[in-house]
Amino acid sequence: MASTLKILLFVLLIQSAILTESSRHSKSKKKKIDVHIFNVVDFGATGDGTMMILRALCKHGMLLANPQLRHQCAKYCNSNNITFQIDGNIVAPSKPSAWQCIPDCDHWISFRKFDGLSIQGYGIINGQGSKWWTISCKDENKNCPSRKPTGLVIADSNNVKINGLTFEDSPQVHIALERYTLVHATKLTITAPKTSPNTDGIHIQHSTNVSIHNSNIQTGDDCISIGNGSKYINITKIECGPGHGISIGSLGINGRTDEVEYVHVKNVTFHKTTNGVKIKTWQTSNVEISNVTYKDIHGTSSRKIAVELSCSESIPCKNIIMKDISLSYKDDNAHTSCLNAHGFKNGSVEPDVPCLQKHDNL
Ligand SMILES: *[C@@H]1O[C@H](CO)[C@@H](O)[C@H](O)[C@H]1NC(C)=O
Ligand SMILES: *[C@@H]1O[C@H](CO)[C@@H](O)[C@H](O)[C@H]1NC(C)=O
Ligand SMILES: *[C@@H]1O[C@H](CO)[C@@H](O)[C@H](O)[C@H]1NC(C)=O
Ligand SMILES: *[C@@H]1O[C@H](CO)[C@@H](O)[C@H](O)[C@H]1NC(C)=O
Ligand SMILES: *[C@@H]1O[C@H](CO)[C@@H](O)[C@H](O)[C@H]1NC(C)=O
Ligand SMILES: *[C@@H]1O[C@H](CO)[C@@H](O)[C@H](O)[C@H]1NC(C)=O
Ligand SMILES: CC(=O)N[C@H]1CO[C@H](CO)[C@@H](O)[C@@H]1O
Repeated sequence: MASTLKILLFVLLIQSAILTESSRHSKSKKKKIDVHIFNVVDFGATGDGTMMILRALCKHGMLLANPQLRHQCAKYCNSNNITFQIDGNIVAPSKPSAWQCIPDCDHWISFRKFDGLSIQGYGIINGQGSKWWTISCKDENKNCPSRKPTGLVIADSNNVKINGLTFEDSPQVHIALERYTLVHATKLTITAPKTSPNTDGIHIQHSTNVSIHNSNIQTGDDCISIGNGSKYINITKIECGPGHGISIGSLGINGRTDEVEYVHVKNVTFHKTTNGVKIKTWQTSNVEISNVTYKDIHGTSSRKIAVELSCSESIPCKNIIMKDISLSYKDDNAHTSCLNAHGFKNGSVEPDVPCLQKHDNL
């Protein structure tokens, strides 16, 4: 097949709204909204997989489109306040060689440098990653790409909304958010087999003020992972698992300075995950972990050690707080492992975490 990427029943509407204030003197302060809509079906997307899709440049932003669409779009698209409505399915080629991105494959779909971007719809974005998962660069395979593509990258942008879409079987991370402020993601479904390697649901890096809500994430790696330079991250109402749980890190590779602050994870249910909430740091580095509160965590652990605090001897973990924890192991008591961690506990903490001091006023 000649096409580099395949479209099936794919409807992409690009909507660019330009808001202009009608008159400074007008009492009603009405806003005129100038909306341009492009429908890829009008540009030959037939759903039979034969349409050639190129990466069209929409000022700074990239989108998938054919040349005529790119031409039309260039007339109107600016990089502000654009809505991508995806109500059909976008399917990647299944053969890694068809991606034509060896040696480097950073991403499949990317959006960059937007101020005001909304990506929404009930469409399915399927990365058909199963062949990628079996490629290993350790096999000395000549065609081994230096990295596997992320499904969707959204980078260097402000005011981004992602709503309603389903992501399936990405070659590696499904959605990466990089260098952002103000992102709101909600009602997403992300699925990949629990055995698929590095298929994190959402990876956040160098981003501030990100909220992710009401989503269902089942993958082979972290449901959500949070990397360096991220702060004010709110994660609520997530069904996570199977997968590795919700993780911060790994931080401090080669002793470098990484910072992650103000992360709130609330109302998350973990189903058959290998971990629940986890902070990962590199062993050799001096990463300081402080002010972490674990509260209202209930359930069963698949391992006997349900609570593990392993901190460095040179920089112990400080001000770790636990309150109202009940975790069991099968029909038995779970255990705790505690190394170089200090802090407080209150309410019922089961299994007990002896390295934390009782405190009556937390
Ligand atoms: C984008 O939308 C926001 C509010 O929705 C508005 O304040 C801003 O002026 C818009 N920007 C442009 C370039 O239209
Ligand atoms: C995170 O939640 C807090 C309240 O819990 C709220 O004040 C803050 O604005 C939220 N931030 C984001 C990015 O949603
Ligand atoms: C990000 O959130 C913090 C804390 O809630 C707030 O002080 C700051 O103004 C927010 N930044 C933006 C760009 O909204
Ligand atoms: C982490 O991010 C900060 C800025 O947010 C940067 O200065 C630092 O170099 C980053 N660390 C690594 C290891 O990339
Ligand atoms: C968490 O769930 C509880 C009970 O369902 C609800 O009362 C609370 O508002 C939720 N909190 C958030 C931050 O969604
Ligand atoms: C941890 O919390 C304490 C007390 O609330 C505060 O003084 C300290 O600055 C915090 N540490 C960090 C790294 O935010
Ligand atoms: C805020 C809170 O729940 N504090 C509790 C800490 O534990 C003591 C007794 O162990 C309770 O009296 C406090 O209410």
